[in-house]
Amino acid sequence: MKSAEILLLVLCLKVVCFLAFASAPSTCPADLGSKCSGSESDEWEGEFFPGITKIKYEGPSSKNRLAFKWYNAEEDILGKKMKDWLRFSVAFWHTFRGSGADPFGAPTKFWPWEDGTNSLAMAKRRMRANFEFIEKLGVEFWCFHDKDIAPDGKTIEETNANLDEVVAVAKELQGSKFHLLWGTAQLFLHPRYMHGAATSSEVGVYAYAAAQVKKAMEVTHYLGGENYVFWGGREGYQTLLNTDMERELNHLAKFLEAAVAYKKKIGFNGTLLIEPKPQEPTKHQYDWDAATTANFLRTHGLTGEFKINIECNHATLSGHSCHHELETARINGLLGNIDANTGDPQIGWDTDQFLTDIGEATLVMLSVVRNVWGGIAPGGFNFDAKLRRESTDVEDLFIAHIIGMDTLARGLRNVAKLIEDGSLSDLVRKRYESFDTEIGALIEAGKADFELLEKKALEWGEPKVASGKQELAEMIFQSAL
Ligand code: XLS
Ligand code: NI
Ligand code: NI
Repeated sequence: MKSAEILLLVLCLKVVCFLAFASAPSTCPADLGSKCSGSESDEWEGEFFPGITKIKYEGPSSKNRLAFKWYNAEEDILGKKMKDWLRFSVAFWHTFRGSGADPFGAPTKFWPWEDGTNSLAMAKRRMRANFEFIEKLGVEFWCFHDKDIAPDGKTIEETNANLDEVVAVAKELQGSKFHLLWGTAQLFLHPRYMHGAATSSEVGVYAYAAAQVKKAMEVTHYLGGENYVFWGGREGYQTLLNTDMERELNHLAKFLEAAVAYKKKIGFNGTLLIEPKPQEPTKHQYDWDAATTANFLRTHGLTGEFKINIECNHATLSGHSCHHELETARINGLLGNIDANTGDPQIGWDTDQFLTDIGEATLVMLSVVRNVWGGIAPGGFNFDAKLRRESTDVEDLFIAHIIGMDTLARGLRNVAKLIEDGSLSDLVRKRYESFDTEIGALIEAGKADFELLEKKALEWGEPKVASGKQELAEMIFQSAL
């Protein structure tokens, strides 16, 4: 194809993707047969996942693809049940709205319960599928964006009314058995947000975003949400030439202050979380990484009000490891939640894959176990992860979550082994032993001035410098995997 034709095709497909999320196409994909009615009814006969029963723990030797090999919810590890360390959550947007579309290709996933519309009836039916899914998977939590779960109306009032209808269904299905890990407002898809939401150059957009977040906080509160997330997908810039960065950052801070005030006003006790991401969709996003976010919160006096949601794939996009981002959040007392996913080492964008690397999961769990308050509750592990475009069977949804859960469960088991063995923490402790001295204590207490340190340097002469033992550390770490 000529490049102009390719461009046209890409644009068309982008429109298809956009429609799949944003409005209600009236036609059904050809292969949906009689199920594709676009009807007003949210009825669905029988189960959404027939033939799949509750996923059980069968142990490492099991060959059953629909069983856990490592995740045993009730098993005690390091003084806590596995399910309480991990607090797994299903991300509604990927699992129930992910279509498989990409910038070059149309949707590939046509789940049997979908009727090809974005109607209110479809939204309710989808919500029922969600709860059957999490029940069968043995997960207690879920997460959503406002726009994933309910269609937009013509006005803010109509949109809010749609949301209320679907939220009422969700509330009933949640009962006391399931919980909302977090809710969030989707402030990036609609063209009105092209310059950002809280950092838009348009005051009308700022106000519209505030109305949307206000409502999303209300429904999160109504559903007993344990956290509320801010991911600033378009809070950033494409060029500094047309951007007043200082003004935009101040607007963002004021927006977050208003969110804190509203949270208090409605009596919402959940944790507010900021999810850093360096870029994509914009060239530069203001919540670049954990350190940038911590600095922003501190500058604006917001540290007491927010924690950070670390997403592993965002960590690597910012040029860090997930472990680095988790440790940065942790040592700042800001580690609040994990969006559990991973990228592809050969691809430079947010591929949102399920984490299957055992070593990586062990590093993640090291930070979680070391977290000041022991774990990340009221946060959890939200599977902000999607099937590959080419994975199109309903059972793939289960398989993907099972391996994601098993991988983190293995990480937790490995951390327990490392802690029991003790040699890794011994190695680290020994490395800093020279500070476990009188002079070290003075330095750490801020009582060693340069005159004193010079006196010591003259007295000691050339210091002996010990080996860093990196390979030994790696050997010990690997022995636990
Ligand atoms: C996108 C983000 C998004 C947030 C919620 O990259 O990960 O999915 O988690 O808005
Ligand atoms: Ni995320
Ligand atoms: Ni992401």
